[in-house]
Amino acid sequence: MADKEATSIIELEPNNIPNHIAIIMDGNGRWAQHRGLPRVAGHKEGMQTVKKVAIAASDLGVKVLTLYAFSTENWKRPKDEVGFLMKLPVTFFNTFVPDLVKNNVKVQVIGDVDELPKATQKAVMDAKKRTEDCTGMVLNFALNYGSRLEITETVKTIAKQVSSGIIKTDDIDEQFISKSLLTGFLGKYADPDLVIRTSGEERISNFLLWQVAYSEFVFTDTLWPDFDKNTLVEMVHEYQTRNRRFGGLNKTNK
Ligand code: V0D
Repeated sequence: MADKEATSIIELEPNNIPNHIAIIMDGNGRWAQHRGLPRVAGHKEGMQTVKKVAIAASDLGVKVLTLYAFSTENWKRPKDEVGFLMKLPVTFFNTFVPDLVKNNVKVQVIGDVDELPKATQKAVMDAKKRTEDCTGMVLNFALNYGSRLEITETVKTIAKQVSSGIIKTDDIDEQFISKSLLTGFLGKYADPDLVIRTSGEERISNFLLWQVAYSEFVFTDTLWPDFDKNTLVEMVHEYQTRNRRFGGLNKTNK
């Protein structure tokens, strides 16, 4: 309770809320180990946090919340743990989608969904379908995602467009590349303004490498299952104290 009072005095500037926040949700396994629970208990609790933080971000006026849920590297984890993780989108769909619809939140996914188990693919498709008419915040899950693979596939697609004569080499500029990446559908919100990583780790781990060129990075020791609205407000407050220059002297990229 003392904690809540301490953080509730933070006042955010309503006209400087990051449009796009991206979060590396780290520390689920450690959260469970601290409690003598199996790692999967941490993933399950982490999923509850996803719902709370999504609604909190939507309430703040965030336009896009991208969550790094499963990287292309995560297949190296024990088979049981991967199997459990693959069921989470199913649980998520069954328990959270009505709440997201109530909050006008639209689910999107970036990453190689085709490689996931069929039931997981169906849950992801259902979550997208059920929320497709929502016009509020986009809740964007990075699922079986790796940024170097994303860039590699994008380069191949563009190379084919050149060799088939659809575009000329000189048509390729930064904007064209941005539009061609998996985040292209996010339009002017494709690049995160703020990247958060929980659990005390300070690395980017193959997440949105192109898109974070001008992002602010804020780190917290809080483990993902312990992350809540107050933590989010603290992180956004830290963001608001920074002076973004985009390599120049102006404060906007408009
Ligand atoms: C575990 C903490 C939601 C970090 C969050 C398959 C890792 C809970 C989803 C989800 C995971 C993804 C797509 C979708 C609906 C829900 C999710 C995974 C892991 C990996 F359309 N949470 N979540 N997916 N965790």
